[in-house]
Amino acid sequence: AETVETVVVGGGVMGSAAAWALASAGREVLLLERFEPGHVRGASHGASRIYRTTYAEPEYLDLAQEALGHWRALEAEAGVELLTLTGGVSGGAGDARREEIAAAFVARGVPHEWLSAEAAAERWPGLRFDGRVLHETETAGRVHADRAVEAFQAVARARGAQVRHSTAVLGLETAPGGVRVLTDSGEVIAQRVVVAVGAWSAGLVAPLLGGSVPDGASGTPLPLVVTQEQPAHFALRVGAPDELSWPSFTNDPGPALVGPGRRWPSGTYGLATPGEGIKVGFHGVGPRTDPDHRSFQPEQAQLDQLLDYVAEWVPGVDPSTAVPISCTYTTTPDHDFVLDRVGRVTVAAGFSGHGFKFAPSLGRVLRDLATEDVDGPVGVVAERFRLARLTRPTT
Ligand code: PYC
Repeated sequence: AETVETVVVGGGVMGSAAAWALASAGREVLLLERFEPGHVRGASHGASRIYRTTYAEPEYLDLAQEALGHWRALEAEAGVELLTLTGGVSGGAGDARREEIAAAFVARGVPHEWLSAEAAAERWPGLRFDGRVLHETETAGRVHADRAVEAFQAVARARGAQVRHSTAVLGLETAPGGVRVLTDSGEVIAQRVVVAVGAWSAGLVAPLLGGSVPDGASGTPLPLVVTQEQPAHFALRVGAPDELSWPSFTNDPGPALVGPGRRWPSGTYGLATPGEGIKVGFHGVGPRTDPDHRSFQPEQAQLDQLLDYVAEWVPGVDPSTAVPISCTYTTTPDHDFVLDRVGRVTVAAGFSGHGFKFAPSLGRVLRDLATEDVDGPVGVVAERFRLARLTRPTT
């Protein structure tokens, strides 16, 4: 069988970032991805993801702030623009956490300001908010998702990594001094493996933990819920501000404004995707799905709810122009990521719809995990991200 120091399973953004970080540290890497380059079946495709540091938890703030420097380094290495800082706004009387986030911003010196809903609407006439608006003035914007995945892989390759698409990993087995990676085109023996397979985590990760991962069941070894999310792109209304002037945005309309029969989910977001309009979506409310048997069609009721939301809260776009997008979320019960190591296998999973912005920092974390002493304790990851929190028996 072929032998290699580290196999990374999964060529989405997280696996590609891990390959980039490992190859950059001089490690021998083979990245295996089951689909073709640029495929749209997972959670890493499309042109835009929000970059922002609006977290109150120090673990996330650290990773988000670290990511900015990495994104810039990757841009320089790959010679391509990936991160465009536009500023970011979060509003909505339903979102109580913004006060905590602002306190964290003050503590860390993150440039920001509070605006009234009226002042925010005047500044960004394409948007409407209720309640005060927190404006992250400098360290928020958008990441070009497709280009980021390509850039991680290109730089990893330039540093000696092999990147192999259209190769499915069917299983992982313990081998003497390593891990046997079973693929649809043969076996690879690796000293270390990083698994970052998003919606396909159930099949590869659960056996490592001694169990199965029924979709969404709790009390199982790894309760991950895979959903099909369905944001959409919208064209600007005539006279609306140019898409390049839009900040990334989140909004959570408070209960007083969510009248009977007009309810929206608590997490809503949007950002410009230059050339494709304004992307708007609900956060993590899509129907459960099997990643191998997806319709890729939006649920009509949810699409109607999104059009209704947009008509009310995003006056700069025309709801009748919706072009639906389909992607997956793989969500943990607490919405915190899984970043951990089980012996020789490093696991990255459960990014719960908010992971992309952190990708290069997470690549660095996965590299650190995958280069630790396999027999020693897991030393380089915050408790918040450890598997044990999800696998403790429920009472
Ligand atoms: O974390 O910024 C975010 C985000 C936007 C949409 C989904 N997640």
